[in-house]
Amino acid sequence: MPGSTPQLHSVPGRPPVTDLSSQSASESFLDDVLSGLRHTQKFLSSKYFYDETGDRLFQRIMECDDYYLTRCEMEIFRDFTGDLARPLNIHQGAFDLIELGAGDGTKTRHLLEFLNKRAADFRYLPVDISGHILDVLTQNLSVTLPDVEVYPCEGDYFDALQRICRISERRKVLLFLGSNIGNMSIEDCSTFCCRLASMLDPGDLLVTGFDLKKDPRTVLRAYDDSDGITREFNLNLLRRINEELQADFDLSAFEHFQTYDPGSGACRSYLISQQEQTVTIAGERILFRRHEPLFMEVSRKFSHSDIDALARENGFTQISEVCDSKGWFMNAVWERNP
Ligand code: AVI
Repeated sequence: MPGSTPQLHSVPGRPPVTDLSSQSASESFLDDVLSGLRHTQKFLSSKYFYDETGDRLFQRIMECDDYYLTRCEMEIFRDFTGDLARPLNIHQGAFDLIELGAGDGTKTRHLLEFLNKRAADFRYLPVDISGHILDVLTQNLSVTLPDVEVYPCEGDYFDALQRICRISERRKVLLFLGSNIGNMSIEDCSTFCCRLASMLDPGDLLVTGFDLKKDPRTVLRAYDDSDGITREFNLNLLRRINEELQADFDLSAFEHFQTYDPGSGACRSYLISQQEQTVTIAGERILFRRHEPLFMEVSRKFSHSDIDALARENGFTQISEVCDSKGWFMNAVWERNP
């Protein structure tokens, strides 16, 4: 960063990953996979969906007709940018705009443009576990918004946020968009919000994207799309495990199955074993019974009161909310309590 603040990351290239850190990343991938598959109700962590192919498939999901979430949040960022930015108090001193799980940043670009046009004094720090997608984002912004200071931070949200908090005394506005919060269990979601609150200062802001409860058929279609991209997205994790962890999943022996419970708002995806089969992963044999489900991901949907309660129970106060014109998606702005 220009001035006295140390750089968080070199731009545009990232420092080379050392052998040690790449080894521990693949070790924890293996540990997580095996511990999920040894469980009575087998599961895999959806955070591993996003290798290079997974990133590409997720891009296709976001573009497909049935997956409305991205378009709804895009509408908020494109058409209601002023409403979104109002509670950010953009002229009350320099601030860091930190985006957790930035992805390709297409929505955020509208907000960045808005802030840049109004000469807001801010830096943009996109955080993502995928170095690949951060490279794409940084390259794009260097062309489309060259005046905006961008400091990509690859890695786990909390590690990155801790690094940022250590070197920045600026007011913080955190973005956590795209309904990523919906991919956590209820308990993890509370722990996550509470942990964010503990790292922020009173008055700092958190802008979160929530997919709202709606016609259950609309929700279900978004995760069981007619083009079969979500199916491929799920199967890609098995392919990734085969490639990276010396496993032998037969992808044709698993079928994608989606459920939605309109009461709890939990939309869950599974891969169902089509036959009794044994899969070997790094030398360990895992038995799947015929029709046994492998739980892949939850995408939770929220009511307005669920969201308000989540803020109140975890150290925040909701100060603003902006919804798309259909009322399907909400960006809530929460302020960290004193
Ligand atoms: C990243 N996340 C918010 C997506 C969602 O809607 O839960 C992931 C996804 N999974 C299948 N389709 C999209």
